[in-house]
Amino acid sequence: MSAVEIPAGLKELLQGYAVEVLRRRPADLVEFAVQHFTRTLEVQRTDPKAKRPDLRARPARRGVSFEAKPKKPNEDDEEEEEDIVSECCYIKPTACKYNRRVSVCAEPYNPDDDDDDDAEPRVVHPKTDEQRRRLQDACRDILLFKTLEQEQFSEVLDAMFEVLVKPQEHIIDQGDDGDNFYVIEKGVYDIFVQKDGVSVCVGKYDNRGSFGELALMYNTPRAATIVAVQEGALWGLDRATFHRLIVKNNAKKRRLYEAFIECVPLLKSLELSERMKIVDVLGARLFKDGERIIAQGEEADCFYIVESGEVKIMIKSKTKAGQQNNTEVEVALCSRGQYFGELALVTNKPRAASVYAVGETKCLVIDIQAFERLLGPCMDIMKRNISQYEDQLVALFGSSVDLKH
Ligand code: 1OR
Ligand code: 1OR
Repeated sequence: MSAVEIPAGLKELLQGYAVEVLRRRPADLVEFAVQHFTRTLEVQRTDPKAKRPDLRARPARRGVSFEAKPKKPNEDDEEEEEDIVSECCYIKPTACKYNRRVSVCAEPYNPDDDDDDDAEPRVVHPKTDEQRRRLQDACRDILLFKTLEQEQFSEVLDAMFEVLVKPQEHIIDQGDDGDNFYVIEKGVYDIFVQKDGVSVCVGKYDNRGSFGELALMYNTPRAATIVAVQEGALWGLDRATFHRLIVKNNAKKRRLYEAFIECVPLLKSLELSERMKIVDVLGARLFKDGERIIAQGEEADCFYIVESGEVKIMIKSKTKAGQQNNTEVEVALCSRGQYFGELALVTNKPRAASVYAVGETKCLVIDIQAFERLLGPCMDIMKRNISQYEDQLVALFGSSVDLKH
């Protein structure tokens, strides 16, 4: 069979037109095509670069641009990316429905199999300085971003778009295909999961955190419904960019942390696949010598495993009258492979102690939702250790306590 030769630049020209149609939804497609390609021609005439056969036509001003970088002989494939610059920076999740996949495959997704991601266009949603500052604040503690290189992180920020939500709005519905990942800028969001046909509220996000990663990571239907309790603001990241940057980075994370996670005593009772799911969602945080990681009395949202260095656990002592004294007493030291910060998550109480880095310390961090979802099988071990804290507490302060309830 003789191969049909596709003229250079044809695919990009048609793609550019298609993206513009989806963005602007013109009433008359033919008339819009004439306008679009006239603009493209104008740009070609005024931009000498655009005339080179290997460079893609660039629509004028408010258009979407496809610009191929001329490839150097040794250039890494990962750098062979195209830029989509879209000036539409407010896309409600529902507006992106045409992006949704129609079928869902429940097979575990292997990012290493998927080299096509490198050819995905780069998405950029322009932002004002004020928007970018708010976005950076919202993303500062997002665990999934914590192991990204600086360059990947800024690509993520470029691709994110603002989503304003109203009370009772469903951001995600359980069972749907996954379109976007969301970072919370503000607002309270309830998490509902179907149990025996009934929707049960199993938790909430309170003005921080992120959700919607599971369907994108594992190619599965949405595992929960997320509903805004009040007016709120989110930052969305599209599925393709999430794959290209976060899922690819997870393959690296697995290689990096697999051996270590295998040796964490607490996680021994889990299946290998369950331990890898922990690796997928964990973040890594570095602490300086003496830095406080947890403050006694604060609300809790994370669980920690020491990867290197040490941490000391300090408790505010009590006076003879049983009142809290501000002097802290060291009660334990945790080193590589040990965990802390589980107590408040298990008991739903404020942090029972303060925790400080001893020397430069690196901890792996898991958020409360992942902790509840993935560490259920380790609960017995944790509860046994909590009973030991209770014994120690009695020995130290002479009063009987029940930390578990
Ligand atoms: P997703 O893409 O599946 C729904 O879309 C999101 O809800 C999901 O990603 C998580 O980011 C988030 N079980 C499953 N998903 C959860 C849960 C959860 N909590 C938040 N999400 N559980 C609740 C743990 C507090 C376990 C319920 C049995
Ligand atoms: P958290 O979420 O309450 C502080 O945040 C963490 O310090 C706590 O979880 C435990 O993981 C960790 N008593 C209370 N918390 C302890 C203790 C402890 N040791 C470690 N943590 N005791 C020490 C027992 C050896 C009893 C103190 C008298």
